[in-house]
Amino acid sequence: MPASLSGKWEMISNVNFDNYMIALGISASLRKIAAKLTLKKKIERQEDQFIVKTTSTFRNYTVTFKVGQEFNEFTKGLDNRHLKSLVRWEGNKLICEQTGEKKNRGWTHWIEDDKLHLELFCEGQVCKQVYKNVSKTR
Ligand code: VLZ
Repeated sequence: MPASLSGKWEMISNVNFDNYMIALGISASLRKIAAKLTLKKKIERQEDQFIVKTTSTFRNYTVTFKVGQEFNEFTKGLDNRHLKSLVRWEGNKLICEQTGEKKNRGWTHWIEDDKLHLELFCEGQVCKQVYKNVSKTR
């Protein structure tokens, strides 16, 4: 069993985010704001469903899906595009392919050294983010 992605996470590094946003066609003014954000993720699993919430002081984005089941995704508040998305496991990596106007678009999540890793792909750009666990245990 791969280490669980579930929990609360806070971004500690973010490499090539600007080029990823450029590939998505995000405006310079929005990119300037987005670049300063400390993104947080809350990942929940309810039966066969995943809920991934990305939050910040500027924009929030939630996606809900079942592994292996294609779904319609609307990237509201991000680049506002309609996608056909499909998430699958490949070993310990949770991989999403996002089909639409932009080629080679998607993301991959995995756990490594107790950190949540994320690669965001679009049109040949790869943004690499790492998150530390901030789940409260008591
Ligand atoms: O995450 O696709 O965890 O949806 C950027 C928000 C986060 C910043 C993008 C504001 C979400 C941008 C990344 C202003 C235009 C993403 C997936 C993987 C789940």
